[in-house]
Amino acid sequence: MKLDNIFRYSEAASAHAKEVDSVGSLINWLSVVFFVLIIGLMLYFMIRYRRRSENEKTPHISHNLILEIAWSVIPLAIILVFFVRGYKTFINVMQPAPYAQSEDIYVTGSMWKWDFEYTNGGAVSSQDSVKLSPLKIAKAQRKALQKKSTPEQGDDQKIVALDKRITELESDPKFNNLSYFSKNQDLFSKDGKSILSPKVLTVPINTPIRLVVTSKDVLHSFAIPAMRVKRDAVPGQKREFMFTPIKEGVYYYTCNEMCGTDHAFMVGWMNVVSKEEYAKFKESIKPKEGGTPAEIGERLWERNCKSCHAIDPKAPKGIGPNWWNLWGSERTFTDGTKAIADHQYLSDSINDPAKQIVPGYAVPMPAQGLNEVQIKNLIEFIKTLSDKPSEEKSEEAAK
Ligand code: HEC
Ligand SMILES: [Cu+2]
Repeated sequence: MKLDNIFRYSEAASAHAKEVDSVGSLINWLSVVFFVLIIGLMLYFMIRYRRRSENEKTPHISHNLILEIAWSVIPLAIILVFFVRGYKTFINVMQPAPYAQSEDIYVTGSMWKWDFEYTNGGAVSSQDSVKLSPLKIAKAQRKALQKKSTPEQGDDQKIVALDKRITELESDPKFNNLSYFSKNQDLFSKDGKSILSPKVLTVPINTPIRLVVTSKDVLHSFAIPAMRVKRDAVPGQKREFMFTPIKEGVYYYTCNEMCGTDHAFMVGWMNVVSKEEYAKFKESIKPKEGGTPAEIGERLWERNCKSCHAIDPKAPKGIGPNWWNLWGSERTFTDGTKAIADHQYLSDSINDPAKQIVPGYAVPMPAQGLNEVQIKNLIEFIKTLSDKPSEEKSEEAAK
């Protein structure tokens, strides 16, 4: 048995997972050492220096300089080791891969589900990958009604109706044994291998996956334990983080922030599949009409932005900056601050252009007041305006 298995880490399925685990093990093992040392010494001293008779006097000791220095310096050194190891790992994990090489997925939390949107406009939801047990749901609803601080008219009848349903479901062994979570994994996996499904969050193996996480209502937190990633979903913010899956399989994700009654149901499954299978999956979820987000974004640009923003690298300087090679580049603003042109920056500069102003333009940009979907489509369009070929494109070109 490997010693680290004592700590029962979940399966390590991303490129950085082993590194995270090794920091975890370092801290865990040191905790074990100190636990044994401190408790051991305490027990030993209790027996060795116990009071032996009624008139035994305790010697008066005021301090011991060497001991005091030792117990300050040694823990400090240990904590510095934690810091250096942790910091190195953190930087490694947070280091984004170049935009052109990553597969971007928009993750939106809301009470109580996760929605995932792909760059081609296809979408899946956590609710499709877990069939919640109707019995568990009925019980949760009943509990919520009972706990309501200001009961409303009709609540009593609802509780009676739910009670009836609960009794019915409980007498049916099919539902009584259905756990809302694990059973459903069978629907799209067999012997730990994933079955390709157009309804399950699916990512390609050995590819940097960039998740852009946000929330529609309260704080949520998106976590995939096997990938060793977790990021808070904050309304109004677009947080990016990455992982590279290195093992095909089926892994669960959860909400890691207590966000309300049905927080526990914000779970689902993610498939890691080969790149070929992923291409099939992405094709299968592609919207049939209306075009991809980038195409819709282009039409929006023609209507609303073209008069000020050129997209051709050779275009003369316009009223606003050229969008060619904007995506992922470093921007410097009139106040000297800098930012990378990522999802957060582009969203801000469209709806709140006064926040960060690119120098050298006479007219300020009017705030656009676009909705989230329009902004996403525009960003997907801006991503295509680049001479850094994405893997997908260069693969196509190679054919
Ligand atoms: C009236 C002209 C005008 C229109 C219309 C306009 N913009 Fe702008 N935009 C500007 C100017 C001027 C700037 C540079 C000053 C600044 O940063 O606010 C700018 C900056 C930007 C930036 C930051 C660019 C960079 O180089 O960092 C983005 C992104 C942007 N606009 C998006 C849009 C989108 C999307 C639309 C259409 C929905 C749009 N703009 C419509 C004038 C315009
Ligand atoms: Cu949540």
